[in-house]
Amino acid sequence: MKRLVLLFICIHFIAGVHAQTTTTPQPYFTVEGEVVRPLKWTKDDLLKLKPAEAKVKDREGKEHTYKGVRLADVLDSAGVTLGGNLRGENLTKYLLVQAADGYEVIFSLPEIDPEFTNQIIVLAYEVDGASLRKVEGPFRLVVPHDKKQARWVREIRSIKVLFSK
Ligand SMILES: Nc1nc2c(c(=O)[nH]1)N[C@H]1C(S)=C(S)[C@@H](COP(=O)(O)O)O[C@H]1N2
Ligand SMILES: [Mo]
Repeated sequence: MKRLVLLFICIHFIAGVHAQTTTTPQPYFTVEGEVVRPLKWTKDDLLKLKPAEAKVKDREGKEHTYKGVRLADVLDSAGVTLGGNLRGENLTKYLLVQAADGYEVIFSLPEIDPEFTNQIIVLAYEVDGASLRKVEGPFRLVVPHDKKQARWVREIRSIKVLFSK
C-alpha cells in the first residue's frame, strides 16, 4: 500500500513537471518603433486595461459586440506621443498594423487620439462573449467609423509606430 501511494505521488509529480514544461506560450502582438516601451502584449496584459466594447454590424448586417481595449490605451501604455505630445513633427508619425497573413494597413495618430477624435478604435479579443477564433484573432481591430471594414485587421501580429520621413 505504501508503495502504491509513493507511485501515485511520483506520477503526480512527473505529470506536473511535464505540464509545466509543455505549456504553450500565450499568443501576443508587438508594439514597436517610435515608442518608449516596446512590448509584447498578451490577452492577460490587455485585461489589465479598461475594457472597451463596440456594437457593430458585419458585412451581412448581423450585429456583433466586440470586446477589448481602446487602441489609444495600448499606445498610451507603450509611450506613444498622444494627447499633449501629439504636435509638431509627431504629427508625421503613423501606425503600421501588420497581420499574420501579411495584410497591412496604416492609421495616422490623430485618427486614434481621444484629444483629436471621438471615434473609438477597439483592439478586440472577444466577440459576442467568446474569444476570437484563430481565423480572426486572437486580436483584431474594430474601426466602427470606417464605412468599409478594410482596416478591421484580423490576426494582428505587430503595431509599428513610424515616422513618415
Ligand atoms: N489579416 C487580415 N485582416 C483583414 C483582411 C485580410 O485580408 N487580412 N481583409 C480586410 C477586409 S478587406 C475586410 S472587408 C474585413 C472582413 O472582415 P470579416 O472577414 O470579419 O468579414 O477584414 C479586413 N481585415
Ligand atoms: Mo473588404
